[in-house]
Amino acid sequence: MVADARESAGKPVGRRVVLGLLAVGGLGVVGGSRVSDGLARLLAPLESRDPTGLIALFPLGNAFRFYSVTGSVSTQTADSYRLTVSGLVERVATYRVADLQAMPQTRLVADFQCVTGWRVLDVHWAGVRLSELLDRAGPMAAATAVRFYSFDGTYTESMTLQQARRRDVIVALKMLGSPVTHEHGGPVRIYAASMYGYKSIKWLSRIELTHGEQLGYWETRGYPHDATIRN
Ligand SMILES: Nc1nc2c(c(=O)[nH]1)N[C@H]1C(S)=C(S)[C@@H](COP(=O)(O)O)O[C@H]1N2
Ligand SMILES: [Mo]
Repeated sequence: MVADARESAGKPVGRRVVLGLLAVGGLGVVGGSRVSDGLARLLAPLESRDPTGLIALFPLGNAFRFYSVTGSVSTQTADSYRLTVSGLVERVATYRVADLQAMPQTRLVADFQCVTGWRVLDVHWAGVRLSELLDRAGPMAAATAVRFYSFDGTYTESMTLQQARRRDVIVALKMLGSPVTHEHGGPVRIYAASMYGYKSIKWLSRIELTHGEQLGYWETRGYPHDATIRN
């Protein structure tokens, strides 16, 4: 749970607010998971600013936490959003949400697992295979890795080109059966099913083909670079 606090560092939320929410949390348990889901959504903007990590202790059950390493993230709509694929590629490309929606959609039902211990079972995801975008870009011979950037301006991640080509790595447009919400990194985030959650970068803005891997945000803070889940 201490690690939870680290993952959700941001601008402070008052202690009274947090304690008040924990009191409401008792009701969430009684009400069951539907209520918890609603509460989780309600807490999203607060949790991402909660340096105490107390909101992460909230009894949410089989539900997502909301993480952001920055205090606030600009909201991008389907119209304003752009995704750039660049770096060591034959063809630099920029995609709008509609462009991505027009491409073949891959559906996955898989667990989401944060390295700090919480997991959500059987999450429905949909989007474009990352390998599809890589094929269109045409990686140059020197390209060995893929680096991801977020429009939160801070978070980055990377994986080897080989990992990025796995069939279970998608540029997700849908999560939990609906378009990816802002809190969950919408309109477009990565979902890497076989890796811990920190590889699934939210608010995806750029995919860059590189020679060699760069350490991601949490990796420069001690997380293992290979996030493959082995269990
Ligand atoms: N841009 C950005 N992406 C991110 C993070 C973040 O703080 N910022 N946190 C990561 C971590 S550690 C996890 S577990 C998941 C959490 O996804 P969620 O907020 O949708 O639950 O997002 C990952 N992607
Ligand atoms: Mo995480």
